[in-house]
Amino acid sequence: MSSLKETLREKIEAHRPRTQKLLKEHGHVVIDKVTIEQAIGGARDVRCLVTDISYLDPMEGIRFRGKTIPETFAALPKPPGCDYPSVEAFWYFLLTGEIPSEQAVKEVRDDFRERSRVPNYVFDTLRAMARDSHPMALLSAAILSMQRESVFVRRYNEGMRKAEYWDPMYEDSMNLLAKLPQIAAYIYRMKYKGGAIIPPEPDLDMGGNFAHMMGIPKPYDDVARMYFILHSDHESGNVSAHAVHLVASTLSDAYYAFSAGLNGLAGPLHGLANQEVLMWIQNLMKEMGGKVPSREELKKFLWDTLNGGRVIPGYGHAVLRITDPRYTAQHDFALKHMPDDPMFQLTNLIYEVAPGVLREHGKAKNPWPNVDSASGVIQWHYGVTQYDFYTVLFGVGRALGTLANITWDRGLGYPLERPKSVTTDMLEEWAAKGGRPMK
Ligand code: HAX
Repeated sequence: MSSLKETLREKIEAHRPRTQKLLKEHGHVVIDKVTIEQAIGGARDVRCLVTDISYLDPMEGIRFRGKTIPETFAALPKPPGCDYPSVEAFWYFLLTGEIPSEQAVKEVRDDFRERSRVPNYVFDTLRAMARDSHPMALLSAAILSMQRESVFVRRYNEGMRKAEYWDPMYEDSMNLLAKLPQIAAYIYRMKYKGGAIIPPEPDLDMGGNFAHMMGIPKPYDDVARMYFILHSDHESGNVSAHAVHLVASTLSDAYYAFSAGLNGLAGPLHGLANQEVLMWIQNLMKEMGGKVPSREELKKFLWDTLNGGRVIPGYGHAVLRITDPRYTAQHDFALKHMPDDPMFQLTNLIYEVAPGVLREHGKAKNPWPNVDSASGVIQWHYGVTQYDFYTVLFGVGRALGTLANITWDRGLGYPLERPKSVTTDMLEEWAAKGGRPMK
């Protein structure tokens, strides 16, 4: 090992007990307005972000513009013969808080269609990347490659007034959203279907067109609508939403900002968990010789995972303290359309057993399933068995919430985000004094 790396390793190991002591013995000590635990621990529960687009209640789950998931599904217009609202209607609702008329939804759809042509260089970029690149790296790079299209940048360079900033942010967001499903489907077909690309069908709504470009028949169009809506927004503090907001706060454009959010979403503690769930479930099935395990066998597998120092993927949440209503919505879909699917049945068994094991384990604050617990199982059922693609689907949905948020950020003139950091020495000094008053 190089002396640089060896010295660094020694420093990290020597420093770790200081951080652990601060957390254990002085975590409750208040510095200015937050505790030492919050300063070290990822700003948990610090109320310092504002959004009116969605709110996450720990005991109730997400509300989009004040409506729960079932209320949102019930209130918004649906394409004929479909069970779920169109993504276009939902986007209108997220941006404005109003339920759009059929005519307003049609106008959004027409507008998306006008903006939907993906520049050829995006496909060239995707094809030029190594074939074993993760689909999230492909998606993020594709978005970034389109940065040159930014209307915000052009108008900013022309000297637009601050009060107008939201307008080109809206234009960039619309342009990006209109192209995103095609880019995602292209990545899928390029990577897993031998490059047999299916051209878009412009008369379909976004969910329908996505299913068409993926090459998957009904009811996958409804899976797409449900999936994009459920994954759209989870208030502002989660990593992908926060990364988009943070980057956009520099007046960086929607392409830079959304690409950054996707990079955060690609982490195993966030959006990548849906891929991890599937891998974990398949390992379990493999160990059981392909059959659904008994409760006892499952319990042992759960404990083996925990004792191996790994997390149970798809369980736990930083804010929620109940079963995630996004899990429930997907469970309801699966119950209607695929009740006999063995992996769905296994998901149900895990739901019965895992919370008890996690409680006994005693670490996770929330032993209940999150959004990622059932989503991969539905994709698998409809033939999307390439689980490293699942986070791309999450990313397409997440565009709706994050782009709505940064459009409003610019509308309200939210400033550059810049929290203050302190050193470990300072924390130890304030801990010894019992705190640091606001100055
Ligand atoms: N299995 C085992 N241990 C878990 C756990 C799980 N599912 N969930 C939490 N814990 C552990 C944590 O690792 C932590 O342990 P340490 O003290 O040793 O670090 C302890 O319990 C306390 O964690 P917490 O406060 O309950 O949870 P966090 O807010 O720190 O983390 C996570 C929230 C979602 C990241 C966490 O529950 C987790 O790792 N879950 C599994 C991965 C997962 O499903 N991620 C997707 C989350 C949904 C999402 O955002 N999707 O995008």
